[in-house]
Amino acid sequence: MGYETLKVEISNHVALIRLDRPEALNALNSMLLSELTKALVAAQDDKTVRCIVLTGSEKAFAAGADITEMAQKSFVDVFMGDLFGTEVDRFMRIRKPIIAAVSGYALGGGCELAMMCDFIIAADTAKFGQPEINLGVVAGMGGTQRLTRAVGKAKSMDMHLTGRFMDAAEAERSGLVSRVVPAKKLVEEALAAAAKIAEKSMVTVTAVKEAVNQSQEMGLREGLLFEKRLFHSLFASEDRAEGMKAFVEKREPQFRDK
Ligand code: CO8
Repeated sequence: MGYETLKVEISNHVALIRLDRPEALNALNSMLLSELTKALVAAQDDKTVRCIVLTGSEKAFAAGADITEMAQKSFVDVFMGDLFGTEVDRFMRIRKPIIAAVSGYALGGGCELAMMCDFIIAADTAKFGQPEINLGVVAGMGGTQRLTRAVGKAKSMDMHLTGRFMDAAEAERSGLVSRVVPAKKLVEEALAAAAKIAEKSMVTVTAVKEAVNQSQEMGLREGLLFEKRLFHSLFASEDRAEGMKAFVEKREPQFRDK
């Protein structure tokens, strides 16, 4: 499928989705978010795809929601149209793992989009921020909630109230990103991580994604029970039997997603 604001390449069981609105530093307008969710649903439905990498350009992952488009809208427009509600819901329903590979600016909705992914690999040039306060709004795609869970209340308040940017080193120190790599190697490293995930059983990968995501929603007692029951239920999978048998036989497992 052709897209106007994205480039999608699929190889070695990984879908690489590149945001492609260079003229606006990949600002998220309605078309881009609609195309992005279509590309993600297509990757979810494509049986050859086992992991997804979402990236932008060297200068910007995404510099936020498109301010030019938003500037025209009234309260009734955004409230009754539930601005970006459908796109965010569709994004969050993707069950395959999504890695954000962030180079340059990830601001406002761009930072929120990166945080909607399962983990973030950052280039050493990455800059994260929630500068919505400078526009007279607050974050609207999860920033006040996800950034706070990722980096804690003090740093999240600082970011949202001052609108300052966080560099890659601070983002790694704070737990916002899982690793920092040289900018030139960003996509290569993200694809390598995705290839590693693609080798695993999709049954187990899907269970891991569900369990870790539940930790963001549930209290500890319910989360621990959820995890334990998932662990128990995986004993019904053939891949569990194969994984343990392969270990005992000192060989690589042959997973069949069953
Ligand atoms: N929207 C629209 N256009 C943008 C955006 C944006 N967010 N960011 C950059 N652009 C455009 C610029 O207007 C410029 O266009 P042109 O060349 O036609 O003038 C082009 O991209 C290049 O940008 P700059 O010339 O500004 O590049 P600089 O290198 O000087 O600066 C910055 C880069 C610092 C990233 C700067 O562009 C900037 O501050 N951008 C805005 C960042 C921002 O405020 N982001 C938050 C937006 S609000 C938001 O994301 C809310 C999300 C919640 C939505 C929830 C819905 C429920």
